[in-house]
Amino acid sequence: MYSAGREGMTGSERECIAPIVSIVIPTLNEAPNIEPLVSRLVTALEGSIGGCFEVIFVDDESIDGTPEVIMKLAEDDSRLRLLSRRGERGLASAILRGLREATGKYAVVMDADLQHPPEDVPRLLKALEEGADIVVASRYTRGGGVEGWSRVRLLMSLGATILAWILVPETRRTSDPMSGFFAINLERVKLPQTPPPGFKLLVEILRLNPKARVVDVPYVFRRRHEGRSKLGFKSMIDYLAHLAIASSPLRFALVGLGGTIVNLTVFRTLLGAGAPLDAAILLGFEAGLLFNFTIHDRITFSHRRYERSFPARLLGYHLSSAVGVGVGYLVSRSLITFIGLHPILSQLAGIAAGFIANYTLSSRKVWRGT
Ligand SMILES: Nc1nc2c(ncn2[C@@H]2O[C@H](COP(=O)(O)OP(=O)(O)OP(=O)(O)O)[C@@H](O)[C@H]2O)c(=O)[nH]1
Ligand SMILES: [Mg+2]
Repeated sequence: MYSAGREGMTGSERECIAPIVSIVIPTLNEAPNIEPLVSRLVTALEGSIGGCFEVIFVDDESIDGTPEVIMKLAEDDSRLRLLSRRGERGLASAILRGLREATGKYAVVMDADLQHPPEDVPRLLKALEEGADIVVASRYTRGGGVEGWSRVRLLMSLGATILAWILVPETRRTSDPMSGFFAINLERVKLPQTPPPGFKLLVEILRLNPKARVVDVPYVFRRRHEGRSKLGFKSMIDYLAHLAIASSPLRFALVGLGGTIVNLTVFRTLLGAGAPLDAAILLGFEAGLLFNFTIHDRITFSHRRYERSFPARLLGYHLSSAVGVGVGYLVSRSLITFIGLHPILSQLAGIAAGFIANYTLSSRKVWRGT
């Protein structure tokens, strides 16, 4: 199934020129898990793709002997590699480092504590072979699940997932954007320049690759084999910070507030200078729009390579804003006229609807890109 360009590429490491697959595993004090992990992983890979793979462990100064266990195993198996980072911490940045060092065409990211069953790796690779760019091992798709979680942990995970879907729309292509178990085609997927805060690299990868083909593969998240969890309160704060920074809709809304201030300032200044009322109103709007446009073009969507030219984006943003106002008007007017809702509430609903329309058009049409 996985040809490496020459005949008979099955079985042992000696037959492999360059790895097809790089498995990236971050470790922090996981010593008792390494041996069973490597043994199960090697069996699963040799039984499916043959011997042509590498396993890259990225360790952040574990003090329980993890690096020593890895080095010992690597003496007998040259496909195992250890990257020891000094003075650096963080799950997402450790994974990113491993992905940068990967020499395979495909990379699989998984935890060291056997919560991500090595036996599921071949199914992820199969989906990549079939044309997917990003394969997410999902707990929340049919056939997936979690083992031994309390209701509170399940609710927190689902809440965090829904928040990702709301704030970072690019994550809606998978049922489990919080997954730490995923595979990517390194030739087709863009990696972040700098790691996001915290531990969810997949969210960042999905955001940076809006056109990538994403496929979910179900799996059951197992109980931790040995050792202790590193997931703590700080990880949650980091996650929220990451979503807030990465959220294009949130940036879009904040810039919109800035544009409103610009609009009002120009409007007042022109009125104060004796300009005609109509001119002050229209120029106020135009100034606000130009302010928004500039920031959206330079910052809000700057992680994309735009498909449209500058004049097309400028005109497009004027149109999408006009559509936003039209939708807002229709919603507000309908709520007042047909439902008799309080005018302020109706107007607020209109603002929300107009925002959604304007954001959707801006994101999908005006600043469309890869
Ligand atoms: N290199 C590195 N690895 C880390 C760091 N934090 C966590 N890890 C590893 O990342 C993986 C996931 O961490 P876990 O603590 O298992 O997080 P979790 O699976 O969400 O939480 P549990 O279900 O409680 O285990 C494990 O292999 C850890 O050893 C870090 O700062 N640096
Ligand atoms: Mg774990």
